[in-house]
Amino acid sequence: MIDLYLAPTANGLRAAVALEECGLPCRVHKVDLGKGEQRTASFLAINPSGLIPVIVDEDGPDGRPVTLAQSCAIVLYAAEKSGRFLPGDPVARIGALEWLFQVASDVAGTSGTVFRLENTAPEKSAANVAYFRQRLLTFFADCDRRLAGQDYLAGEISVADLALYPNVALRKAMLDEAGGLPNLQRWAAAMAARDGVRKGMAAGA
Ligand SMILES: N[C@@H](CCC(=O)N[C@@H](CS)C(=O)NCC(=O)O)C(=O)O
Repeated sequence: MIDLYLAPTANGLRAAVALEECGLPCRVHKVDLGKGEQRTASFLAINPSGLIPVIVDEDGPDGRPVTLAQSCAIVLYAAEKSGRFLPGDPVARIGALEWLFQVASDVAGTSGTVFRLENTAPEKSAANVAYFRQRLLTFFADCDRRLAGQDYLAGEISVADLALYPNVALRKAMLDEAGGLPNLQRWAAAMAARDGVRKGMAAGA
C-alpha cells in the first residue's frame, strides 16, 4: 500500500491519477496548504522541500522503501512499478518521455507560475499574468498539434497523458475561453471518461 500525500492541485492530482490508472492501491493523506500543513515538522520529515505531492512506498524496488516527490517522477514510478503506460517500442517510449518532460517543465511549470502571479505574488501585475497565461496557452497548443491525427501524445496512452490531464482539467475555463484546440479537447474528453482518471481526480476532494 502506497501512502500518497496531496492537495487537490494539478500536481497533487497527477500523482493520484497515475496511481489509480496503474492499479496501485494507495492511502490518501490530504495536506491543507492553506493551513500550512506542508510546513509542519511531520510533513517536512517526509519531504524537506515542503511541497506536495509525495508518496511513501514501503514496498519499493526489491522490497526497499521509497519516498518520492515531484509529480511527474511519481507518474513514472507508478508506470514502472505496474509495467503499464510506457510504450514497448523504443521510439514511442522516448516520445512518451519527451512529452512527460514537456508537461513537467512547460505546462505544469507555467501553470504554477500563473497561479502564483494571480494569487500569492506580493505584487500584482496584469501584464505579467497576461504574458504567462499566453505562454501556457502556447504550450497547450503544442499538445493540441501533437494530438492531431493520433489519440494520445505518444500514439498509445502513456505516462505523458496521465501527467497532462490534471493541468488541462483544472485550466478548463481558460481553454474554453481561448477556444480552438479541438484535438486537445477531444483527448481531454477521452481521458475524463477513464475510471482511473475519474477516481484519481476525486482523490483530493
Ligand atoms: N514540481 C513539483 C511542484 C510541487 C509544488 O509546487 N507543489 C505545490 C502545490 S501544487 C506545493 O506543495 N506548494 C506548497 C507551498 O509552496 O508552500 C511537482 O511537480 O511535484
